[in-house]
Amino acid sequence: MESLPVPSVQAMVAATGGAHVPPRYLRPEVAADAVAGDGEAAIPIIDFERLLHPEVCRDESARLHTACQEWGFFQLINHDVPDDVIEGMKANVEGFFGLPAETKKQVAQERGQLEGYGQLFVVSEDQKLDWADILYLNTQPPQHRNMRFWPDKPGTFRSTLDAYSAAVNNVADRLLGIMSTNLGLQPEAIASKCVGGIQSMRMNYYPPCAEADKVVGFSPHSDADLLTLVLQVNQVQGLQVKRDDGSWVPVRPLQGAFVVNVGDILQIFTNGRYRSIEHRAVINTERARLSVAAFHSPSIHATIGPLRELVTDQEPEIVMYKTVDHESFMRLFFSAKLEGKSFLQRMKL
Ligand SMILES: O=C(O)CCC(=O)C(=O)O
Repeated sequence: MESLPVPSVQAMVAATGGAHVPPRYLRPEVAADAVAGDGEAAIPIIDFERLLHPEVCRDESARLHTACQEWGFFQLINHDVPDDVIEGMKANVEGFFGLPAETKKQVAQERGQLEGYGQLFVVSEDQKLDWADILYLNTQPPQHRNMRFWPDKPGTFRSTLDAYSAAVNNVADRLLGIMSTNLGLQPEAIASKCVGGIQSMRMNYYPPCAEADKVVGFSPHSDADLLTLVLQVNQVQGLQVKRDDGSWVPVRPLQGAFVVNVGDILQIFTNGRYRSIEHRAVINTERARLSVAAFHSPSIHATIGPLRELVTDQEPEIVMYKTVDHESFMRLFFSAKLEGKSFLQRMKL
């Protein structure tokens, strides 16, 4: 698995001021898309403290269930990841992307693998490119880490990422337990697939662009995993979620919240009850935008297919997705360019 090497957009903008957009990044069709205005639509907000509170958890769990069915996206407030862990992560990600290009290149991706500083999903020389640089790392379980790609600058990067990764993993596990119960399953039904579950992180740096309406920061896609928790590092808006009518709803990040989304594996596990929704990132004309996406997937030894408990009482033809081993699933995902939900289509029976 690999992605073809591409130039750093941050370095290109630093050299040219970002006024000139090379043809490989130009996607003028984006400007024609309908985007919801302020107050028109917003993804739901779920309060983690209420989910855990005996007196109100039932109502909040019902809201979570509806959010997963209808939106596949929500903002999670009052999660218990300490402020210093969140703020430390933000500062270290900003610190890393603020380093000189030569220093960042010390953790550049290498041919044949995905981890490191670079880009993902570039599979051909004539494919349109995203206006972003990324750092992609395996973070859990710890034995899956390749420290070769973990920056040692800023000096607190590694210890901060270690603490952040464990804290976010813990929130994801508890959310998956509540979702299992909401689906009428044992609380550990999904988690049991995740013993030795995998977490990876994608740190995104989206430079500003004078012609922001002609480029895309992150192409429309859905995530391959079970559950993604995104931290908006600097509160610059850019994430947009696609609605069924084809319009895009901007996410207005709440201070300290995680933006959480259902991934393709959860859509497959739940045989379509929960929806993994297409999303994209757009670019700001003035300011760089940064985000950290934490992807949570089952163990690499798990099989990916509809959970038997959710389909046994239905007619076999209602089973919507194939069952494949997790390794083949990941290989398939990373071998094509991101194109909306086309990957999930290939998993359909
Ligand atoms: O930049 C964002 O807010 C979202 C990033 C994202 O969709 C991803 O990393 O999968």
